[in-house]
Parts: sequence; structure tokens; C-alpha cells
Amino acid sequence: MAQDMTTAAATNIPGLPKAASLPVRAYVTFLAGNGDYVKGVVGLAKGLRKVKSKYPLVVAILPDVPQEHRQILVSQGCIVREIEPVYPPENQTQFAMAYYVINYSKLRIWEFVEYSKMIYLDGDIQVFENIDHLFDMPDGYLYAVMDCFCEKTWSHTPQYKIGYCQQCPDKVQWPAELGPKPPLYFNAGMFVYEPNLSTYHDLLNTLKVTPPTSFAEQDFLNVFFRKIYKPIPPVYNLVLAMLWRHPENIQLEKVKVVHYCAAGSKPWRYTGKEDNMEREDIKMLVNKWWDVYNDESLDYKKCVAPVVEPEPRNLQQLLAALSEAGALHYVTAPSAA
Ligand SMILES: [Mn+2]
Repeated sequence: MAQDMTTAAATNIPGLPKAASLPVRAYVTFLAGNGDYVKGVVGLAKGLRKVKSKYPLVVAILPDVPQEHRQILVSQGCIVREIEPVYPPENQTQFAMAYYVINYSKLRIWEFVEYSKMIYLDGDIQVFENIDHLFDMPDGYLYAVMDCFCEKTWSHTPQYKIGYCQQCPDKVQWPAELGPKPPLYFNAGMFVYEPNLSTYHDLLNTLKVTPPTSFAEQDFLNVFFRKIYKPIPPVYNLVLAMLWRHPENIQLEKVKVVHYCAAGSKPWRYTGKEDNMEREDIKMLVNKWWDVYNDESLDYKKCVAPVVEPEPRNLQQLLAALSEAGALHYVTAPSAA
């Protein structure tokens, strides 16, 4: 559909939108500090190239990302955009400040209004199949995959305490005495959204009056977008714990996007020592990530079609053919070789 519009606009058919008003789309990720997460982002850039995504990867970076890492990202074809840190509300220090700055700063991506729609992907995500079609879903919603409440990291929640998970809502019924069932809750490692300045200002103003909670921006985004959240299938953001918590919900061979979020699963730090990390499916997914990361044919420069210098003999044949076809209206200088 978009293809047709592009063609129409390019040929200036009256009544059809001009190129300037066509939707502009991109993937976006986030990077802070000088650690090894930059490897995740490089992997992601190469992964998107491997699946032939039509859209670029924007990397929103905090000022503390070193020059050297910025250059690596640019050399991998990323669009690097520095953003201002966002600080949590004052006097809320029960969690580490750095954690909140890093996470809340992601809200700046709503400011990227030169794009009409974006897909946010965490740096510890890899895309193994093209997901460009997600841009075509109707506007006006935030699309993301539902999270799982079964791991220890959720032990602070009522869901975890009673063994309730939205991934299998009938296994443990939500008790009436706890009030209405909790609303659907998404994993914020991947979501489809529309940058918008008024949403952006609303987000920052709401943040000022919202006490931080343990899952920082993920909790915040879930509350903020509760009314327009639409779940999409788990193939678009495989939270690894799903493999052992809800295997009946996952067909691994159909998974398009993998989120290396379980403790010990970041491929560039993987040792296999943490719980569940010796599983065959985990080892396979970690290897699959490395295959993309190490594939030099996916480096940005090498994906650009090389300029082929015609060899003299081929050049002569080409000129002869062009001349014969009546296409040659100029005289070439003799070859220096
Ligand atoms: Mn993540």
C-alpha cells in the first residue's frame, strides 16, 4: 500500500500526497553510558539489515555515550540522536538514581516527531524476521506484547504472590477480594507508537507527579497508555522466561523477535551459569544472536552495492553495444591503462 503511494507521489500525480506528507517510519532504540550494551545495538542494526527492513534504526543516546561508540553506530548505518536525560521526580530516592535516569530518558523518543510512527526495540532485542508490517496497524494505539509475571523479579506484585499471570489467566483465578482484575500489562522492551509533542509533554508532566516504582518507565508507560494499549502476539517480543513459564503459548520456530531479558541471557555476557541458561533453546538463541553479530556481510558498508569499475575489455564491449544501439553520442577519452 505504502509502496503504491510512494510511486504515485514520486511521479507527481495530481491529488495524491506529496512525498513530504508521506508517513516517515523508523525503528528506534536507546543507549546510555560506555558499557557493552553498544554491542546489543550493533547486533540489532545488523539484524534489521539481515531481515531487509525498509526502515532505518535511530539510536537515542544519552550524553555519556563515548565518541568511539557513536562512531561505531554511525558506521553501522544507525542514525544517532543525542537526547537530554530525564530525571525522576524529586525526593524519590528509594531506587538508584542512575537506574531511573536511564529508564525515564526513553520518554524522549516521543519527541522524535519527524517520524510519524516508530517501533521501539530494547538494545537486548534481536529481530530474526521482518516486522515492518507492524507499521501498517491502525494509528491511535500503543502496540506491545503482554509480559509474564512468573519470575522472581515480580515478587513485589500481588500477581506474583498469588501465582496469577495474564499469560494463563484461568490457571489461578484473580480473587474477588483483591478488586477488579489488573489491566493487561505490556513488556516495554518493544512497542509500536506514534511520536507526538503533546503526548510527550503529557508524559513528562505526568512523570513529575508519579512516584517511581520498581519497573520505572515500564510501569509508568503501562499506566499512561492503559486506555490505548493493544496486545500483539508474543512472537513480536519473546520474553525468554516464557520458554519455561508458558511453553504452551510459544512456538519457537515462529518467533520473530527475541528479547534477551532473562538474568544471564545477554548474548555478549552469556556464560551459561545462571538459572535456565543451560537450556538448549537458550543456547540456540544466544548462538543465533552471535551469528548475526559476527556476520561481516551484514556490516553497513558492505551492504551498499559496490562500485564496479568496468574492465577495459568489458568497457569496449559495452561501448560497442551502446554504439550499436544508437545510445552513444559522445567520444570517450582513450584509456590511461
Ligand atoms: Mn530489555
